[in-house]
Amino acid sequence: MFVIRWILGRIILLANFIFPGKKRQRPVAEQAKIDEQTNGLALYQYAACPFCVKVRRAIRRQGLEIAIVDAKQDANKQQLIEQGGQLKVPCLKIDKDGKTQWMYESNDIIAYLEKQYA
Ligand SMILES: N[C@@H](CCC(=O)N[C@@H](CS)C(=O)NCC(=O)O)C(=O)O
Repeated sequence: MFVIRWILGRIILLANFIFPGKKRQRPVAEQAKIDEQTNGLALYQYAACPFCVKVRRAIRRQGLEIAIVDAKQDANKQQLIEQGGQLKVPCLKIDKDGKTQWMYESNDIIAYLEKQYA
């Protein structure tokens, strides 16, 4: 089972590498403004998780700069469990107005980003 999942993960990564999708381009000033807004966001994820790839592709499609955090690393994993509440990826950490929100579910994350940064 582990081997099959590992192989599928590599296939997903390869397909994503070959077909990265189009990155949205904005005028420099507009992009800088959006980058400032996305400064407080971080995506906790695994490299080869299909739900994480889906979110990373959406981020690229929207031309967003969001910190990517490897949730396989112990310190990040602990942070996700302790502060987010569960070990599940993808999870978007949203630091906004002095509050931190942990958003799970790939579809919810994509919908949130599309709404915020259309
Ligand atoms: N419905 C969730 C599914 C997410 C999911 O199943 N993620 C897996 C990795 S692909 C996970 O976090 N499993 C727990 C673990 O690996 O410990 C979504 O769309 O985000």
